Amino acid sequence: MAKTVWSMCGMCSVRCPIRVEVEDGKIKWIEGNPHLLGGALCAKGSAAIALHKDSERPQQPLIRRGGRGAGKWDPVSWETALDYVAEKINNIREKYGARAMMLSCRGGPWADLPKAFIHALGSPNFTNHDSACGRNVHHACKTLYGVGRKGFIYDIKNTKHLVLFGRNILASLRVAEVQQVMDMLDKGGRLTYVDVRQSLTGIKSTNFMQVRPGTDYALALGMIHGIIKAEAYDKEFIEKYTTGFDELVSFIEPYDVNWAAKECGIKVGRLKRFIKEVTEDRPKVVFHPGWMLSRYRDSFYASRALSILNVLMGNIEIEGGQQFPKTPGDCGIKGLRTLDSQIPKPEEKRADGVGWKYKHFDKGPGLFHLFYEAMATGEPYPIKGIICYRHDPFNCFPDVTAQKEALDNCELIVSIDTHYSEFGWYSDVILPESMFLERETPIATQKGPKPRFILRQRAVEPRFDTKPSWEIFKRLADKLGAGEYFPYNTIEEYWNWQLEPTGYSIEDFNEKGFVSLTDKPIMYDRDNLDGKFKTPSSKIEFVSQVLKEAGLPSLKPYESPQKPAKGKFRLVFGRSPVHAHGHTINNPLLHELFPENSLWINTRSAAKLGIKEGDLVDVIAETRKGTVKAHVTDFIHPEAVYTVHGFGRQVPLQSRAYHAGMSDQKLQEGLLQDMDPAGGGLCLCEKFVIVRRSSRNPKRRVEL
Ligand SMILES: Nc1nc2c(c(=O)[nH]1)N[C@H]1C(S)=C(S)[C@@H](COP(=O)(O)OP(=O)(O)OC[C@H]3O[C@@H](n4cnc5c(=O)[nH]c(N)nc54)[C@H](O)[C@@H]3O)O[C@H]1N2
Ligand SMILES: Nc1nc2c(c(=O)[nH]1)N[C@H]1C(S)=C(S)[C@@H](COP(=O)(O)OP(=O)(O)OC[C@H]3O[C@@H](n4cnc5c(=O)[nH]c(N)nc54)[C@H](O)[C@@H]3O)O[C@H]1N2
Ligand code: SF4
Ligand SMILES: [Mo]
Repeated sequence: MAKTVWSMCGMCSVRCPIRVEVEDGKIKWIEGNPHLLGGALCAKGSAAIALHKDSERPQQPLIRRGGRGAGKWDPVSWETALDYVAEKINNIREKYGARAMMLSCRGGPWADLPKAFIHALGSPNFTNHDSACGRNVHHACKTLYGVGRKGFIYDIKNTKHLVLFGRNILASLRVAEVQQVMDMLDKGGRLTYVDVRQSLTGIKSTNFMQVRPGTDYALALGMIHGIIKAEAYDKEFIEKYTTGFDELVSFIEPYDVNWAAKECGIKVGRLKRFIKEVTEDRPKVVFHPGWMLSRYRDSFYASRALSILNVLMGNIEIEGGQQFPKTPGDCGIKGLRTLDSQIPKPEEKRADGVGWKYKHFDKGPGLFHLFYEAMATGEPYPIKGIICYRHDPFNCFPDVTAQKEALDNCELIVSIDTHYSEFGWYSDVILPESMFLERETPIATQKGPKPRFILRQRAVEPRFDTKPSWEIFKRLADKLGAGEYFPYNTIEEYWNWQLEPTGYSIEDFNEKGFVSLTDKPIMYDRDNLDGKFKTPSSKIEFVSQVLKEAGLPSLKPYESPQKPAKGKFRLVFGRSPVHAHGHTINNPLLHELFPENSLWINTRSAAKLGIKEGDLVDVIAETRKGTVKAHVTDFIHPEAVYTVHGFGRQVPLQSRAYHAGMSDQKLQEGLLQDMDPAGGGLCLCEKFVIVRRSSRNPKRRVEL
């Protein structure tokens, strides 16, 4: 008889709750948890079985034999691999101190375990991918509200108007969010979408604005101007909860809607209509901050402007607006016990300078790319060992050549991954984690209007000699004399230890796969939000004290983005609904659906270059080149070319992904340290490329 195993999808970082049907040790069916997602799952989630069955993944621990990146590996036992890593870490600790070790992980609900591991070694150097993802948005929120990007959730389902700037919500997706958007549209809600090209979300929108690349800040300023002039903002809310409104009003003066429309290349009537709609729909209007607002030199300020728009709407802590995520504490329940909170905080300063050199950045995960500087220069002190857990910096950060040069100063590079990542292929040791259906993970808290505890259970046994991360970190910690900080031997012991303060037990998860901590959504009293904004003034700060102390403006005058030189295009990127970054490209099913990326180019620009649909084109940065098929379309701004991120992979053991399509991050030459000084995000869209017809044989797959 088939049995139900409650779990969480691991095909992307959203981690949707799922139900897995298992019979005779085999997976029969996967669906979204019916209690939370009504059974819905995306294409990637459904392709998890294909990953389980795929043999093109590391099947046992591997230690590098040849030069880094040469692809020669010795398969070894776990004992040998862990001894090898422990010995190297001990050598590094003896020679350079514990602080010379760093660890990066993808973040998310299970970051406690790897964070505890690096802290238990005595190093403060925990980091993640986010300087290539949401850091600008996070810091923009923080300097305004005192809480970061995750400090709010968005009640999309009940909103009247959802506004998205480059947030391709129906393609770069989270299942629950897609459901909310569709429900909102069904109820007659409006969707405004801003992009440099048409997209899945754009075609569902009620108002699509195609802007000149990099002008979102101008559009947001024009919106702020229009809304303030129309007095379509929540005066009472602003009076009660904000500081610096007068400065905002005088700052915004030059940026009227006519100026904004011209700067963005849109019709002024569109913008005026938008302001009229917002006036009607307020306060149930959500300006979704997304993660990236794409990646331009002023994306921090553009993100901040979007958050300012939310404040003007007065949409905080209302139905159909943005709400504070509620915690177990709000339900009168103690939170899960965490490993990291039991470990003495390492006293050393971080090697990325965050918290002491860069005081305006959030210390949490710091900024990964700044560790490369420490590796390359030895300043403020050398980094000699790196562990990447569920993170592929070569797929994540620009300019892989520059990354390799920095890494060559390291004495130990470890990848803990379910796949051969690009970074893993260059590392010294690959410790293969069991794919998510073959392992358990610690219990996680999902905050929200109805917070819950949720867990991932093992559905089937690992096909290969792989291990779950809770075991990998525990065994490694034991070998390094830090086992006391990981007080468990089995996952059940770990779960029980986490749950102890909460009063719940593992059996409570049997019925639905999660434990809901409240029956009804919790809302705070909107008239008494004092203490909720964690800024120095405890108010929402249009003019931020933190930025002021860092010598940075809060309301930055607009500068028009650079136009591409003749014959060049701005290289922009995005995602496909059927892939998650680079790690699904080799999945047999998903590869079938979307085998390679292409280069979107505007019809008129293509005609001038003699490029037709399907032609192979060379995309050329300074010294690097990619070759890919052209997609000739009217639906992209002529200044930009666009490609789907994650392709152009170079691991020969991934036969389907190997050299299929083109890698955008390899073309982002020279951008590894091109950081927004206020937001910490990397300016990934500040790259101009030449495009020309390629003379290459389309049938041959070749290296960049
Ligand atoms: N040029 C360019 N650069 C970008 C982007 C872009 O669009 N263009 N996007 C940026 C964004 S938004 C982000 S978030 C980052 C993403 O960058 P990453 O976080 O590096 O990307 P992912 O592909 O999500 O995952 C990284 C690794 O996790 C591994 N992995 C997946 N599942 C598991 C698991 O269960 N266990 C373990 N141990 N490993 C697992 C994958 O095999 C992969 O090697 O890249 C950023 N960089
Ligand atoms: N299927 C799938 N879903 C995912 C992921 C995935 O890998 N696959 N990854 C997840 C992650 S880590 C993240 S961060 C999110 C990212 O989710 P989104 O923020 O929605 O990111 P992208 O798909 O990268 O879309 C970026 C869009 O910005 C547009 N753009 C480029 N320049 C400009 C500009 O100047 N102005 C405007 N307005 N738009 C511009 C691009 O054309 C593109 O459509 O998606 C998450 N969801
Ligand atoms: S969005 Fe899709 S791939 Fe990501 S966790 Fe949910 S079902 Fe899995
Ligand atoms: Mo991301």
